[in-house]
Amino acid sequence: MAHKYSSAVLLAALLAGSAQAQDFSRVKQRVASEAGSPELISFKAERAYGTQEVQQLFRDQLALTTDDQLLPLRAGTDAQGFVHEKYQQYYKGVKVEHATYSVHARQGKVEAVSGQFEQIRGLNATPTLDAAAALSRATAFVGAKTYMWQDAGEEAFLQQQENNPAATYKPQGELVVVRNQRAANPLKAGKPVLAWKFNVYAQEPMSRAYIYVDAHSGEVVLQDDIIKHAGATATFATAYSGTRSLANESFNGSFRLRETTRGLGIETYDMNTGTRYNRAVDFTDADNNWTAAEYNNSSFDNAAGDAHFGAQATYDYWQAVHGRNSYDNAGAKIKSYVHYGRSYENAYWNGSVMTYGDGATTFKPLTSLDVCAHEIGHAVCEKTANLTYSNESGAMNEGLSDIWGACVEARAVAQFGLTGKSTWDIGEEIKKSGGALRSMSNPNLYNQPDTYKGTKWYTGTGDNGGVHTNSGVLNYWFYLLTQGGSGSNDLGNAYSVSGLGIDKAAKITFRMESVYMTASTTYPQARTFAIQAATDLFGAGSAEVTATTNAWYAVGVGTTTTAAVAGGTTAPAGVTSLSGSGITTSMNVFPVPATNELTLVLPGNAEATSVRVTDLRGANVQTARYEGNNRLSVSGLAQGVYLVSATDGQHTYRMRFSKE
Ligand SMILES: [Ca+2]
Ligand SMILES: [Ca+2]
Ligand SMILES: [Ca+2]
Ligand SMILES: [Ca+2]
Ligand SMILES: [Zn+2]
Repeated sequence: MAHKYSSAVLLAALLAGSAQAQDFSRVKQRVASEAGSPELISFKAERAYGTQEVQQLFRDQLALTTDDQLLPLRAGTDAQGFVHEKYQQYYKGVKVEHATYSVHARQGKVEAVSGQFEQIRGLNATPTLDAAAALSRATAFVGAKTYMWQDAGEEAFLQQQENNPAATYKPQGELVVVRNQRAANPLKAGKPVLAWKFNVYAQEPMSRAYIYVDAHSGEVVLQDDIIKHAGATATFATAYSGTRSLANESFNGSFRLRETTRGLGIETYDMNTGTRYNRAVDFTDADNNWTAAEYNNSSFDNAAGDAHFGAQATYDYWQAVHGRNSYDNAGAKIKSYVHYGRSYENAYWNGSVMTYGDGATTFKPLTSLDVCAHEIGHAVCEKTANLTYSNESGAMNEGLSDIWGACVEARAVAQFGLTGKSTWDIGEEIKKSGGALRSMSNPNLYNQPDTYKGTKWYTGTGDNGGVHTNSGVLNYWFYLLTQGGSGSNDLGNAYSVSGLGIDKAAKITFRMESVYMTASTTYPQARTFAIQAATDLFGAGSAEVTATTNAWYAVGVGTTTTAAVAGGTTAPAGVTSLSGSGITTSMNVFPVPATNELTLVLPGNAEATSVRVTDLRGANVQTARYEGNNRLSVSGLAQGVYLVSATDGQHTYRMRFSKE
């Protein structure tokens, strides 16, 4: 809104500073915009202009130059006996958009004038670009696939409707002066320019707006929508996530699933069982209350609410937890296409939009929240690590999408109290036979490996080298990193991981994905990158680094500790303590993993007086032999993870180690 200045202050300023011969002696009150342009001028009754003196009034009060004209548009009268006559501004004979001035007169006397008058100086009113060149700039700006004038049927209908065989939707172009309302550059912003004005009616995607193209520079300076929409909030009875409030917008008297409150927007379209995106239409509702009675139908139209909610919840997760503005961190519009094909049993990110089938025998509509977040997770991956979708990198691409599916779902469950969802299952709501697509906490359940190159690890060429199978390893790694857990993996290695909670685990994971991973990253490299990410975020030697390392060890990648090299010697590094209460934990052991001999480092470099080795269940292992001088011979031990307890005569210390 323009700021209004008091008439007294403004009058003084204008009188002091204006070079124009403006006659203020007849003015009762003058209200100007911030830029100094008069918006309302009222006149003293005894000095009022007569209605035959309107052009003189304009010259006196608006500082018209010989380039300026105000020509009458129309007049009307009101019940108070006023005549209101509206004038259109022209500059060098070119219409000035949005610049009209009204004269309010009664009994032949002008009581006030009001309106918008543009003070334009030195504008070149001869276009550099012709209308055709400018139109191509306008259509490039709109970027529609098709326009109404390209559709012979629509053209014929218009001609019939207007009873005019020459009628066309093809924009003709009108030369005008208009303010540049799109320039970010303050030298250009708001300044009047000569422009071509086009009425551009796009068919697909549908929009209609006046597009103004600078007739000298060719840049679009204003888009004035003819078909208008406004932000709204839908109430939507979704298929999987209850009744949710969803940002959307009103449009042409109804409501549709588009919104602009998140990044550049979130839009959800209906493919109506077709497979062509350019045939998709909006889902619409008359009162913005999208009820189950209306949409829980045989077409599964309530799935649209899930896709829209899923995109919004996913956007919100990335913003809240990772400070990321949409999948590209530049606000990219998230478009979802629902009802793809007939009985289509899948969902995918096609490189630019989300696409959801309605399912058939195996699946219900594939728009559950974890699946939505999974698909958008692929978009995140493409904009970050861009992991090649085959073999190990492809498996981690899939795994990361499952991870983001779990994270988004968990956050929304907590935020909205959603029911029927299971964080560590993927697709548990869409399987008709029950169960899920994948289990992150127990990958073997759906024929995925939980150990790198372990049981159910896929080595063939199907599914791009088993990307939906070998993702189980990354999934289980993330599950353990979040929840913690202990057990024995397929390599026979016993593990124990202290869980970090889902947000810390997610931050480590996303740093691994966005900062370190490359298109060809393998599982062992991912371990290195995750440990580096945890080190960046939480510090070397932190519990988070230990948990990250141990979670990788648990899924069969690497060892339990990262041996730090300092001063040419391998320094001891701590591993996760399994100590019970009353036992201090500050013993270190090295090297890890050990092959022949393990060195124990007790607090204060004390010497161990007795040493015992057990397996993780606590059973004594006799094949390890204490040699004295804090050296333990482990050459007779089988490969695996063990616990060593050492006593210095006063305290007992325990530490895990692994034998290679
Ligand atoms: Ca339909
Ligand atoms: Ca309704
Ligand atoms: Ca789930
Ligand atoms: Ca296993
Ligand atoms: Zn996927």
